[in-house]
Amino acid sequence: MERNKALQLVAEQLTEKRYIHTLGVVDTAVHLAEKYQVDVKKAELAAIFHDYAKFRPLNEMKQIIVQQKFDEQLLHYNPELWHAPVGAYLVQQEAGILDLDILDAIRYHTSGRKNMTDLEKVIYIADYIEPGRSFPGVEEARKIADKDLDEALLFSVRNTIQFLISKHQAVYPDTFELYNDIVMKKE
Ligand code: DGI
Ligand code: FE
Ligand code: FE
Ligand code: FE
Repeated sequence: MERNKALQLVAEQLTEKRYIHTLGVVDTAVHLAEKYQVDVKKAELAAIFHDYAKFRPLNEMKQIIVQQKFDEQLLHYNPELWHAPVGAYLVQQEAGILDLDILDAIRYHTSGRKNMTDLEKVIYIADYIEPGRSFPGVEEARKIADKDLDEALLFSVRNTIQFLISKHQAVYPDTFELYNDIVMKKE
């Protein structure tokens, strides 16, 4: 799908603020894809659509998770996790994106998972460090992303887990598995 058509479809789904975030993710993802030899067109489309389902009603997302037999454990964790797998589904249904690499990059952009592809890593990190983000550690994450994709991934997932724990929140198993996967591959 052509970039402008995709952006138009996504603009209809998002608030202005979230659309500006998306443009930041697109820029960052294209930049990272060029740097780390990832398919730039796939990175661009995955970034454009990554938050497609962000504003769907919780009931609709819940229904899709059950009907499509996505991991029902998701329902016990933070609903912030739901828009990623539901987004992959809706982008396929409503925007006709069929490329599995792109759909997986959308599906895992929030939780992460073990054995992520480079495209998945690029989207996960771009979402974390796009220019509109401002949180403690984001500057360091940007510096690391400029040098090493896996180190940037480790930094982001470690920070996210620490953030969730500091808020006394549950951590979805895929997120822990991503963390363990990178740490153990480093050894
Ligand atoms: O949709 P965005 O705001 O752009 O970013 P995102 O899709 O990465 O969502 C991140 C939010 O999800 C962040 O506020 C933390 C929250 N969250 C809740 N539970 C978990 C989680 N993130 C991860 N990785 N793992 C969790 O278990
Ligand atoms: Fe998201
Ligand atoms: Fe994220
Ligand atoms: Fe996002």
